[in-house]
Amino acid sequence: MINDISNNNTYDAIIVGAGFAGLYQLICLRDQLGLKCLILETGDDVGGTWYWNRYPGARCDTESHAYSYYFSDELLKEWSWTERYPGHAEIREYINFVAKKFDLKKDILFNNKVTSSTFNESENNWSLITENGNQFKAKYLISAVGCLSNANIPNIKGLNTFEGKYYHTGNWPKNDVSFTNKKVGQIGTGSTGIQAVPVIAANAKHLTVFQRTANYSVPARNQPLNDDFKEHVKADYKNYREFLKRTPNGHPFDISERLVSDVNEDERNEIYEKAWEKGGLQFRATFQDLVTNLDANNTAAEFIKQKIRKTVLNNKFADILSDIDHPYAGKRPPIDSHYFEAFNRDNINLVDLRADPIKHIDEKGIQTKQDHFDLDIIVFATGYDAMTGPLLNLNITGKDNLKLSDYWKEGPKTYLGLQIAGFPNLFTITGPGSPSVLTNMPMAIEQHVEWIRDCISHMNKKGYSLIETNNKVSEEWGQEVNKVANKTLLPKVKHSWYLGANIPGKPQVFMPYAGGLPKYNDICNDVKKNDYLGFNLS
Ligand code: N01
Repeated sequence: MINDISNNNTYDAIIVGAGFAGLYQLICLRDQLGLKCLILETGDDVGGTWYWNRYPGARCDTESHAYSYYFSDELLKEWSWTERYPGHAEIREYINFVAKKFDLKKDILFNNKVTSSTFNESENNWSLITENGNQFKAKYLISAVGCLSNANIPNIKGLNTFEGKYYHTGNWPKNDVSFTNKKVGQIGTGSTGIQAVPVIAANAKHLTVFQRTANYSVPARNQPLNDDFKEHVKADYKNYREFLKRTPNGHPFDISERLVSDVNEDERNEIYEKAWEKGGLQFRATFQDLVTNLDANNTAAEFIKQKIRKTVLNNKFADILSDIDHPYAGKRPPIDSHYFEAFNRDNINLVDLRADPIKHIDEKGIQTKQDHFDLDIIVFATGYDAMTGPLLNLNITGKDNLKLSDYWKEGPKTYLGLQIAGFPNLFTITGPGSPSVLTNMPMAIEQHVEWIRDCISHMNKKGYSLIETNNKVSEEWGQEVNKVANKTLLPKVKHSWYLGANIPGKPQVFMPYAGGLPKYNDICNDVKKNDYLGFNLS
């Protein structure tokens, strides 16, 4: 049943998604600009990515003191993380803490998945319909749907005949899944799969890992944080804020300025060894040219492959796991807690899908070309229709009945990842064409949310009611995104979700902006200073 639109359902701004981005946007627009706002959210609580990602081992790979909102001094002083990397449950606690502190839940409508978003040209506003038939109108539509929220279960013949249970990691049930005495198969060895394997293997009767592409991983070296460190973060948060905003990827470490060729082999290996022992994403920051120069990259790649061969005692597994076909950090580099060590257990098997591809799934399990694997549970750690998928799911129709799915037929086109030509008053937080997934997300989110707040505030002050970008600047921005990406090794990697190449039939366009957050922030600030150059305000 479609409910009537009443005045009560009309807002200045509707924000879609109650994760980090949506909550901060609500604070900015409601509490700072005094607008009437609503968040529509599919789930029944706040959390966004972390509401859905509860799979075994789910943990952020940004260090906790950086994976935080930095807009509120009070919040930074009040909250303490317990581990070097926050686990999924603790992140939900944090987001709930924020929601409570700023009294956000009263303006969030949970269990309301947006199924249609249409711009009304006669009224200059957006109409939204949710799955359960509620209708809303808003002057501004702000998508805070995240980049990795559209779980992808590959279309494998026979899945519907499987008599066991299957789950996608990005849509994990709230009630823990029990692996006790179960034979489990896991497809996928990206960042998620690499986190899940050791935990599932430790709990299941048996685990079979189905690997299509071997992957690098560096130890995370997660550990509880001691009181000294917690106090240090609270005392030093102003310096951390300044630091995180000036590093290209918003992480709490510098990227070295030295090149691989600046040091000899022994020095280089010593640097890698230290970074390996320290653990975490900073391994890729050991040299400046790791993601731009293939020869430099090969040295890091070979170092990690040797670590894999040393760690994994079964020679066949070691060969399969170290046979990596792309540069290190060419895909999003995972970090792990005892991933390679898990292959030394006696209840684990590894299937190389390049040599023995999946033919189909049947009632009892997975049939590959050469073998059959009896399973009780299949875990799909198979990633996402990233960046564009969550936006296309909103079924957006703009001016002149233009559908976003048609406008983006050849791949996403945006201006700065913030707006789309033909879709006035729609803002896309961390949209394609912005640094987003190449950074520590809360940093990219804060930058976008504050820019959108300032833009709307400017419009209100000047009496404008409509903002729209155009095709010309969007094309030019797309060229800039490509130019910057092409200076790195990233666009050359097969199957990369940065390119959309993991989804059959998806147009292949390098989606995030690889020029770094500070440079991108300068560009956005220049646009703002120049009277929102590239946008038409009326
Ligand atoms: O997804 P992925 P993910 N048959 O797309 C395989 C973030 N993240 O969920 O490489 C067989 O990286 C696929 O194989 P291939 C992070 O940004 C963050 O792991 O395409 N296999 C690959 O092995 C990350 O990058 C945290 O050949 C199939 C895997 O599935 C992003 O999320 C933690 C297949 C998918 O890997 C996505 O990571 C976890 C098929 N048909 C994730 N289809 C943090 O800590 C796909 N695969 C913040």
